[in-house]
Amino acid sequence: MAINWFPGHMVAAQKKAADALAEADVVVEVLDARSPAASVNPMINAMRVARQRPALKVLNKIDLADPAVTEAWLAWFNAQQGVRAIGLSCKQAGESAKVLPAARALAPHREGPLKRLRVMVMGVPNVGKSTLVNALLNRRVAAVGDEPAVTKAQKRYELTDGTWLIDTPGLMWPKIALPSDGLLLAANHLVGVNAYIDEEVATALAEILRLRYPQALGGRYGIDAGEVDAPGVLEAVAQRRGLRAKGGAVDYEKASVVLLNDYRSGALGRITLETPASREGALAALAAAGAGAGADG
Ligand SMILES: Nc1nc2c(ncn2[C@@H]2O[C@H](COP(=O)(O)OP(=O)(O)OP(=O)(O)O)[C@@H](O)[C@H]2O)c(=O)[nH]1
Ligand SMILES: [Mg+2]
Repeated sequence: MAINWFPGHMVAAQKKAADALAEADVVVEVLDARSPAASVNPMINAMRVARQRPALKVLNKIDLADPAVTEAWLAWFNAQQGVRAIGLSCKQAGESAKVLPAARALAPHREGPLKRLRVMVMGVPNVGKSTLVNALLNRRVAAVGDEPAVTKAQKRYELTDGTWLIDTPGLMWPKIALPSDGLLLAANHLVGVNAYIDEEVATALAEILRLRYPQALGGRYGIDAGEVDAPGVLEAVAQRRGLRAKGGAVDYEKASVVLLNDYRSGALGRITLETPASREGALAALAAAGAGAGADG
């Protein structure tokens, strides 16, 4: 599925972000720990690299993610040049305290009373940027909400020690190279509901759960993952919940919403939708398809 979600206000927000970056020392790039690589916006990366700003990648929402896979992703990001990665949950008191020391360590030239650290918090929509800003300020000043595009304009906040925190609107990019990334962004509710079809996203989610988290399907719905395919998962969810459309047919649409909500709320347990290995596989398949297309054309 091609997910194109690039509302008009983001074009302006992107220009503003590029300007503000000139004044910032470090980019704190907030990612969703359940889809860490899919939630990297390549445009943010390009802007940051052009300005030669270091990045602290924050894998947020680790309370919802598979801990072992989070460890693998942290190692993967930490192997990149100019990048440090940490995992945290803004829902757990005190965890955000790791962020500023780690950001400061990336900009050692900004030590001293006249050189206040300037931190720009960036990322795709709904990953928890404003929640993190509030946690660092220890105040609820930035609006937050479980909807993409809550923050509409860039805003600067000052900590008591003079550190600047710049909260930015979530940024998407015009074309997602890996179609599966679009599905992961949608499953994690990082793009607006108008950009995708629940059933398509839920079917992709069901396939990942079936293969990698069969016990979650067994525990919640009594599904034997070895016995069904992805649409079969939705069918079983519908049966279990008595979701019938007119005429008694299976209501895949409602079952999709149930599965997505159960996953997003954590009711299915701690789940990560991609691993470094699954991502490398998807990229290799894309490259092979591209090479094939090139040879044909
Ligand atoms: N479970 C969990 N939820 C979180 C965490 N951090 C943020 N959230 C939730 O994620 C949702 C989005 O949070 P925001 O802070 O508004 O996200 P944002 O990145 O500022 O979003 P935009 O401004 O729309 O780009 C809210 O419902 C938060 O409560 C976390 O660590 N764990
Ligand atoms: Mg926000």
